[in-house]
Amino acid sequence: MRIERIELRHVKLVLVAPFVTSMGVETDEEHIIVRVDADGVTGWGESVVEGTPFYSYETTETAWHILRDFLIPAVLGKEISSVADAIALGARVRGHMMAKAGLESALWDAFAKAQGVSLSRLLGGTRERIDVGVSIGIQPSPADLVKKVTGYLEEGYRRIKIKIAPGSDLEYVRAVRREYPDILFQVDANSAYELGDVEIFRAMDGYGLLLIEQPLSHDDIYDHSKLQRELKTPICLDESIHSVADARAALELKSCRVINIKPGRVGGFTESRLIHDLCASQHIPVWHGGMLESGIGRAGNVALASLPNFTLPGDISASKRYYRQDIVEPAFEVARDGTMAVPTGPGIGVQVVPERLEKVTVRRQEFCV
Ligand code: NPG
Repeated sequence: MRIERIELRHVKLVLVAPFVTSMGVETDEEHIIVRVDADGVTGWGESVVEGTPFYSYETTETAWHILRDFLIPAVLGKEISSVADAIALGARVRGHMMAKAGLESALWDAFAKAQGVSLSRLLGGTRERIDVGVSIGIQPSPADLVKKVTGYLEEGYRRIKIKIAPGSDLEYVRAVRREYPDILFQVDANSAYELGDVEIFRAMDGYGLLLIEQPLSHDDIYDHSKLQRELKTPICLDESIHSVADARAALELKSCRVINIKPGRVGGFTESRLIHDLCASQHIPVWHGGMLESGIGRAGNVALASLPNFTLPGDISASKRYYRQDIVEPAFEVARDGTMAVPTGPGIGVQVVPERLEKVTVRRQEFCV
């Protein structure tokens, strides 16, 4: 197909409630929506950057720059026969995985629509429904957290993840476990600890956690292997994994026993699938992470999470858990059994609502041949 037009929209989506993590407080998400028009179809993608460089070095500004000045000029007006062709055209750009993923995911949507198949089908998905979980930010007290957990369990979520940080960790884990001894329960530190904090994690070993996510530095693989040796609970890496090569290193070093896959963190669905396949070949479970996406990014996440080795519930919650009104129809919902339906229509399988998209757009730029 020939890439005729690309549009970027910097959007600002206000969260229904502030999200508190070891990295700070988030009240809104500033993502970039990418629209690609080619051969009569329109593909949509979402770059899950943020206004701040606290989770990743990428920000809305850096991704806009990389897309506008390098990635879009590399593909605009070009005839491509696969997403792989487009990736090859932009391969000279090092890093900037979130910028790359925004464009790459829009192209996957366009190719799926051109073939009249769902994105799930095109990616190799095998499930009609996926298991989903919820990620809960740091609460003012353990009692507040237990109340939140109760609410989400009542809504149907089958797996609870809580954010932890030094000073807001063991007490919170203990409180949830005391109330709910049997739920699937995991913690996410977002790199807030050091190897010297091993005692905290040894103590956590007694609480039957599904996994401990990214306890150590965002760019570390080696120290995680030392920590994993000390623990029964699997470590799961998130921030440290940007490619299938990183995943291979982490598995060889035994730095983790589970991997969180976020297309945005690894440059898109193509690299995500390579990580998925590598992990499957080594019997390492993966699950789908979340970056508080709008319905556009969420639709892609749901499609990817329908692949067979996504055996643990993902951070893919109902649209209403994030935003009062999503920019797509229909909104994503969680059933009482903790599952979410995988869209079956062409491409991402949800419709972008133009007026809603316009309302959240703070900057727009169009690129034509
Ligand atoms: O449900 O989309 C969601 C949020 C999942 O906790 C979540 N994301 O570190 O994985 C993470 C965390 C995050 C949120 C990271 C916002 C960066 C920004």
